[in-house]
Amino acid sequence: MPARSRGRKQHLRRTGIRLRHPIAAALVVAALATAAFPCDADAPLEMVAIPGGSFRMGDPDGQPDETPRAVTVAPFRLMRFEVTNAQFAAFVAETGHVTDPERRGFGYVWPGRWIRVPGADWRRRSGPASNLVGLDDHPAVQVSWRDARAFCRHHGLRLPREEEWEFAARGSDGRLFPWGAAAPDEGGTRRANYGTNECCAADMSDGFHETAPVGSYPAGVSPFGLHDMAGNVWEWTASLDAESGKYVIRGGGWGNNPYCLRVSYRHKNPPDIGLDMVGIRCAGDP
Ligand SMILES: [Ca+2]
Ligand SMILES: [Ca+2]
Repeated sequence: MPARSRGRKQHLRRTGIRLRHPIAAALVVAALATAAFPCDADAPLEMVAIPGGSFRMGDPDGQPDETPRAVTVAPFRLMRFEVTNAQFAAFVAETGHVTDPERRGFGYVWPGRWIRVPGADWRRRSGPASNLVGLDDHPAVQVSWRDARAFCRHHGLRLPREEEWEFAARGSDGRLFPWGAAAPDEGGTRRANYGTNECCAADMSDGFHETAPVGSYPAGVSPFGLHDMAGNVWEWTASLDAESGKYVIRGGGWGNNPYCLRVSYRHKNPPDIGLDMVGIRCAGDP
């Protein structure tokens, strides 16, 4: 059975649609071939309503591209969690989407510096010898900006603009991290999955060497209850950085030190590369 057809049948099972009559089954499958699926029944994309508001974006003590400015964002929605491997797998099964790393034949892997690894893609995040066993609820990685946009569009969503992302991460009170000003491990409380306290290696004293299941650090939620806005994986935004011609990613990841976990920290990547520390969180209009 072709993978797409198998994916549809699995989706129908999950959604409880029973196909007793072959003609009815053919009609339903034909309809599904032309219509976008709703959210996967087993792994819904939980959206949080962000009320919108005004805040001071940036950090006066940060990098030159974090120069503070007053910003107002309109109400929008943002996923409570990063997109998981289970959710990305359902998307691929339903659409046949081929990611940029699969198409190009390589992805980037971080053992302390970026290495281009042939055969690394979302199913084999570290290279051909790796797999996703036990990682269903971990964030999907090795997805390019274009792959992230396709995933969100499939669900009737979009990528967040970086102003929206930063407001959702910090609210209006000028905090440094989603949870406030405390260091991610202050007082023995773990607030994020990140790397060593000094640049720049993975570290598992927070429980996870690389990615963690999404939502593993409830002490680190943002003012709006969003998980892993700091750490676990970086998140693509819709925003093009005019100077570099690259797309902005936010939030830091499992291989970064706390400086990169700050809500205002910006990094930029080309739109067609996948990395094992960059994932997806979709936004939507109200
Ligand atoms: Ca860690
Ligand atoms: Ca994150």
